[in-house]
Amino acid sequence: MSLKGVSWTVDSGHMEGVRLTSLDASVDSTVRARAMASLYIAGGTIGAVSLVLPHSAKANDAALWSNTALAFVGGLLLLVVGPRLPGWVFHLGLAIGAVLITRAVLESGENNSFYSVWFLWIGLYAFYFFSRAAAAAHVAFAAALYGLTLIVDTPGSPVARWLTTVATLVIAGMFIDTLVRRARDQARTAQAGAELVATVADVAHELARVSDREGARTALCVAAARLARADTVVLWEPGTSGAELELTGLAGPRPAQRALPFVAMPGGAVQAFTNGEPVLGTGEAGIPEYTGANEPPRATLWQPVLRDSVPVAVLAFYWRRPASAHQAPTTHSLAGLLATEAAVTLERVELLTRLESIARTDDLTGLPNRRAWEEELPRELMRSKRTDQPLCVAMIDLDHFKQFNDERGHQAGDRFLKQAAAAWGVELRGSDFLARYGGEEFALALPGCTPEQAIEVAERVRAATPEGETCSIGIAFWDGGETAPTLLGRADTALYQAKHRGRNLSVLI
Ligand code: GH3
Ligand code: MG
Ligand code: MG
Repeated sequence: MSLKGVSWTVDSGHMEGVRLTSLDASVDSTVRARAMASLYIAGGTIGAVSLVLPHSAKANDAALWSNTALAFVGGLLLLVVGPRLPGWVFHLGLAIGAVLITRAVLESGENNSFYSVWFLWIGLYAFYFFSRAAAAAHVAFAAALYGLTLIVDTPGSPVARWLTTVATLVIAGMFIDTLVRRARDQARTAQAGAELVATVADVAHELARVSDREGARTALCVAAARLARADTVVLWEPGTSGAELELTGLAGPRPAQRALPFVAMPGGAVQAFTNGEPVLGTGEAGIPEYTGANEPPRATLWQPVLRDSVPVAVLAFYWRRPASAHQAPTTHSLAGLLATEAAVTLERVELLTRLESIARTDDLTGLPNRRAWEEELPRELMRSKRTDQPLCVAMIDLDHFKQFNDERGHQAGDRFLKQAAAAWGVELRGSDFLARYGGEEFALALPGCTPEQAIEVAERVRAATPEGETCSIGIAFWDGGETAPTLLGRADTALYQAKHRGRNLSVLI
């Protein structure tokens, strides 16, 4: 992961345009150039001031002034063109700096010239901006030059002085190095965290958009695999039998088993589901879902999905390589987060499905309602066209039902409607579609029925009407081209004819 002037944009809006400035100063050319320019100009200024102030008579003022001028020129050049210069120029610049310091010390005419303090700057700059190896090389070069100044003109103990100064330089450099590395690590962790939060937000956003049961489960697993960098993620949910966990969502290659019986295969998934605690698998053995597989995963994490503290599913992560990724604390908190997201998504999708079913069902009879019928009929027409099968549609209307209500009461009427719907259903095939169209009118689609067969069915339905009551039925045979409303309109016309002809009969048009 590079920190080079990192900038990224997050879809979710609230973090748009987040920009991180690099702490890895070795690649930030402006900071690198300004820092060196500042050192050059500071050195030049201090040098000039020291020459104006009283100083050693033995000093070679001309050489020192030229040194100062060189430092200023170098500093100004770096300020102007520095950001555009390649990296090696800064290595050269630092080496030239060391030479200028050495010259200043030598020309100062003083033993123990205070100019030698500047060698420290070499170490600080090198350890901050360069790699450890390059910094060590710069420090060695500076130490050699400093040694040279001592050999040329230092009474007393030059070795001790050299050692002390160079050790100070190295230690200061090491401090800088540690600080810089720590700051970089923290920046990296912060960036990874920010990226993770952004991705989790994205995932939550995506998941909120899926409304079908299967799609939501797949989307969940895909998101989990992406975030946890797992090879396979499976959602295990208790099957209808209650005796096993079934694979209901998948991302990545499918495991060998699709069902995990609670008793026969008590592995990590079953354990996580039973105890409601995450289970970590690190070996190849003991992963029942991969029994008989050629390449079982080498690392696994089974994360229970809890709803009101009760496990409702297990989100299982499988890694092919025993990567350290799955042991990282972030992966664990991520898995927990994903499991929470899974619980919300599953509940939402379940509610939506239930709502949808309620919206398409008639309360009283339990049959599909008019809305469902209007959705279904065009589908029946398309299916009929595709399979080249005949299709008939019938409208059923109870005879004199107002009278029934008047005589026996509305509640008895309701009960009768329920009874009639159930009795008629018995006469139909699974592929037939009976709906309550409204009031005491019902609509019936008969796919695969010729007009003759449709009349047969209608007669059976009529005969099945309970409690000696009767109904009239109008039937229309689809001509293969007319729209659903036209077809239904014709069935209604047939029904009107049946009523007109005296009721309790079926009419086909
Ligand atoms: P026809 O033979 O001409 O169809 O006569 P009908 O009395 O069945 O038809 P009409 O349209 O005059 O009356 C329909 C009656 O169906 C009126 C209403 O009381 C009754 N009905 C409609 N929906 C319900 C219901 O949900 N429950 C009950 N109990 N009765 C209903
Ligand atoms: Mg009626
Ligand atoms: Mg009616």
